[in-house]
Amino acid sequence: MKNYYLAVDIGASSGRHILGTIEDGKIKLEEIHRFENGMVKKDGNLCWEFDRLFDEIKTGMKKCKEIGKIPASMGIDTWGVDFVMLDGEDKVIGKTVGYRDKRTEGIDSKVYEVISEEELYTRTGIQKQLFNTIYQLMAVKTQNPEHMEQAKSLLLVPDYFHYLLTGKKTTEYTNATTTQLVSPVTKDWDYELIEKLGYTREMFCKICMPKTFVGMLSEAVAEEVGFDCEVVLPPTHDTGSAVLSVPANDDDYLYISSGTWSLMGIERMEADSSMGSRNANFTNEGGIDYRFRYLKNIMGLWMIQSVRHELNDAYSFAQLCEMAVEADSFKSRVDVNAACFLSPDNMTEAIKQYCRDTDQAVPATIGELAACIYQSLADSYAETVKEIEAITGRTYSRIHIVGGGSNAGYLNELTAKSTRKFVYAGPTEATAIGNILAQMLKAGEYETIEAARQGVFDSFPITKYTF
Ligand code: LFR
Repeated sequence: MKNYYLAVDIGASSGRHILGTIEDGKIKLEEIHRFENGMVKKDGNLCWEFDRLFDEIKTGMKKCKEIGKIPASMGIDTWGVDFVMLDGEDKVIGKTVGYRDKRTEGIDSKVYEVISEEELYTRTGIQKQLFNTIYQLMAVKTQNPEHMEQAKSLLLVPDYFHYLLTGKKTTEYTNATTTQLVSPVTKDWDYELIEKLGYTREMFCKICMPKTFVGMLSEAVAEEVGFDCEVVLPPTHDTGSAVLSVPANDDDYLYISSGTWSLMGIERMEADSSMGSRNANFTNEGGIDYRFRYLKNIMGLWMIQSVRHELNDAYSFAQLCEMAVEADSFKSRVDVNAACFLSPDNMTEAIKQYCRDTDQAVPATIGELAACIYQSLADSYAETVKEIEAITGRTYSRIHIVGGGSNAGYLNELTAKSTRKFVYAGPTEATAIGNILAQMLKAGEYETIEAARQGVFDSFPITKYTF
């Protein structure tokens, strides 16, 4: 009998339910449900719609029941850093503010009154991003101190959904590291840091590793969706799941998990919290089995996604790529990681303004705009390769691009050219696959991570690009 494993993978722009099973030695996926996601403005703040998302989670589960494919287990992964705080009655406190909200602007200085930026990096190994949970909590403490006082538990987004499914509160390790409050040495909450910052110690739940059994569905949820199943922790940080599914078992490669963000890096067994790493803004996020994801956030497809929205979604990404090819000779470049692109009111305008400010030609057509974005992104990849090679003192011969963005053939070509590396693109559903792999490892379908990654290599098309 086949066992089905359900991944609910929710990214910043869309979510999906994917059932995975093993058939003739290969991983087979079936998409069951897909839904939109995005932050919406609520009284001036950019917020997530967690109630709606939880309804979508259950809708997808009901669809599994309808087609008679009941998962043996399920797990949820989402983007990192965001959280809810629950009061003594387990009600969400305040608004469900998302990481692109501006509430953390200027808040970093409050954190540095308590701990210097250097020491913070040495202690956590996590890159500075103004949206990290550490800064968001300081924003709560400063702007809504009563919320911090009321809080009895803090749950990261996937942990919150797991709680709604099972009634059990957990904190999954890979995502916990994105808070910038976990020690890469003890792999536990840095309680000293938490107390120094004045955050309520009691609200932090015990950290659990991927493959941990959370619980069965609560009676109410089981009744509503029509079945019961185990909830098992994947790497709940989407990037952690994506990295687990990179189809390679040597160490001669870099990966890019390509979606709303591009996360580019390598897997390592030890964290590197040196000043060299800090200066290049590399992070040491936790991975499955205490591996480290040594990587950097690059603005990713967010810029082209935003431009596309501003054009009322009139063009597909493929059409935007075609227009970019036609405008290939357009020369202006932007620093994709500049703060002005994180959450601009209008991305198109922000790009034009950047070009004006840097005395470059201002993109006048959609094609020029798209060419500028894709080429700037590829340039940023090339720069990141150089940084990693300098830091690790070695070279790498290829780049594995996984995730939805690995579909962008034009960007893959540009990446191969700009980095002068072979590019291997695929699988596209990397995050869901990694989520499923963790469940399969727990169930004993694979003995080792190496066997699971070989399974990915054997099961999905991977396209090679040369330079
Ligand atoms: C990608 C991602 C990144 C994280 C960003 C914000 O979806 O999870 O890894 O830095 O979103 O959480």
